[in-house]
Amino acid sequence: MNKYLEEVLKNTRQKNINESEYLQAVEEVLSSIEPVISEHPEFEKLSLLERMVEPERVIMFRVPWIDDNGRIVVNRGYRIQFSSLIGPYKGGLRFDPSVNLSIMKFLGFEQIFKNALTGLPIGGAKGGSDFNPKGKSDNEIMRFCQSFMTELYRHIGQDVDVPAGDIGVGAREIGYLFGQYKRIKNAYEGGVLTGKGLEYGGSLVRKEATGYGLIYFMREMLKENDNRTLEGKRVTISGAGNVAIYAAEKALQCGAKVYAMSDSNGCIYDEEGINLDTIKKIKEEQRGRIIEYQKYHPKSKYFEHEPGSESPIWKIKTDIALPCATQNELTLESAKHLVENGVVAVGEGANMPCTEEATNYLLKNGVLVAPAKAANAGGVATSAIEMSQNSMRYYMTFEEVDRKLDNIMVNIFNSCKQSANQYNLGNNYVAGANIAAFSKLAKAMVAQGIV
Ligand code: NDP
Ligand code: 2IT
Repeated sequence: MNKYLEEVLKNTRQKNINESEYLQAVEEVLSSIEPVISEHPEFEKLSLLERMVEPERVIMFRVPWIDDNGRIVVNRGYRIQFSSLIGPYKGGLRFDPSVNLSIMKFLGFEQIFKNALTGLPIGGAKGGSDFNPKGKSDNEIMRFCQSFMTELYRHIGQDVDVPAGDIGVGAREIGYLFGQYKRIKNAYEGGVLTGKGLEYGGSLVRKEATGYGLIYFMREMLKENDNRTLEGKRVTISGAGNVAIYAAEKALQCGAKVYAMSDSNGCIYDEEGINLDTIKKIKEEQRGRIIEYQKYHPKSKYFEHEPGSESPIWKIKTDIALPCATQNELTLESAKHLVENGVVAVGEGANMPCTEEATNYLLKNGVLVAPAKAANAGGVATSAIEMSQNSMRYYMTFEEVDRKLDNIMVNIFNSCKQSANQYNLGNNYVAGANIAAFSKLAKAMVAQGIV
């Protein structure tokens, strides 16, 4: 590896010694931009990489709230304002007990590159809390969101930092957060959050955007490689949340068949093809568990997922695997099962769902990999379209937003392809995405001086 890259990596490891996910994300990017760094010795003099791996600002705060039994509970809140190079800080909020500084920083770091790929003016951020929404009443969720926003509001704004959803944060939570922001500020700043309800400034297609975008990217990637299509393909999708459900919906619309979906407890396999209406009913309406699918479709099979072990879903034979749950869910062991079973393509709907060893194994075995930064960027891109509509005070139709999303995903795929071609990397779109995003950010950083 190039000496400058090695030095930065070594220092980053030393400085962030306990942050394994953050270091994984940094290593993945730095290890693929070597050809660009070698072409630009001036980057070292400008300490460009040192600046890129250090967040502009890290905010951590106490979130006290009262549960339904009158007990005071204290959670920890975070907002990592990683980079404002190309626009206001932008990125989701995650409410999950696993949330810690390392996970927040990895997500914030990835977001900078993802947002750059969209071609829209948005910087990179992430936030959230170790609050566990599972099993909480609506009132508890509301009180938590209000307390969270009572601190967060002073750090955000429609031209400053614009949060949205992620794991554990959907339309319900965004509604409570927005209500509290508006109450504190006494101003209707619609563009301060995205993923809002359609009644009060949300955008059509935002709910569907990440999943739809993933399939648009997959369509382009398959077309580029031997003119393949989604028609008739076997698809397995991990997760049964926002990203997974709408990836399944678009895959079905494109003529593919979805055989398996999952949640953190296990996976459902339905030989007749997953019935998406049943999944929506269980997950969106009832906030239930995926095991309940068997009640409606007794012929389906359920495989339990032991905590900390490989997800059973990757052992199922498939043409296309879409990890849409969480980071590091697809391990080397899973990659080996997928390859054994003849997988053609893997599309990362979640952020960093494949471990580094898994990605390398897939690429080495000729599997097409759609990297998260590029393939799941449709969500944040549509968030930026929501911000535009809020500023214009004008709303687009479903078809208009969907067409823009589709164009953006085509452009993102083309950027990944062009960068991979430029550096003779074949169809390694993982490296292509990193190089395309980094090149843009590097130019912006040079242009803005020492910031
Ligand atoms: P949701 O909360 O809607 O759904 C998450 C799904 O993943 C649930 O089915 C959940 O199961 C499952 N899951 C979560 N944690 C784990 C785990 N540790 N092991 C196994 N399964 C797990 O979140 P989203 O669909 O919004 O997000 C999914 C992924 O996509 C995340 O990586 C997120 O960062 C990424 N993403 C989201 C975007 C968005 O716009 N929402 C945009 C781009 C990326 P359970 O209910 O059992 O916890
Ligand atoms: O990971 C992501 O890109 C998101 N959770 C969406 C962020 C956003 O601001 O819409």
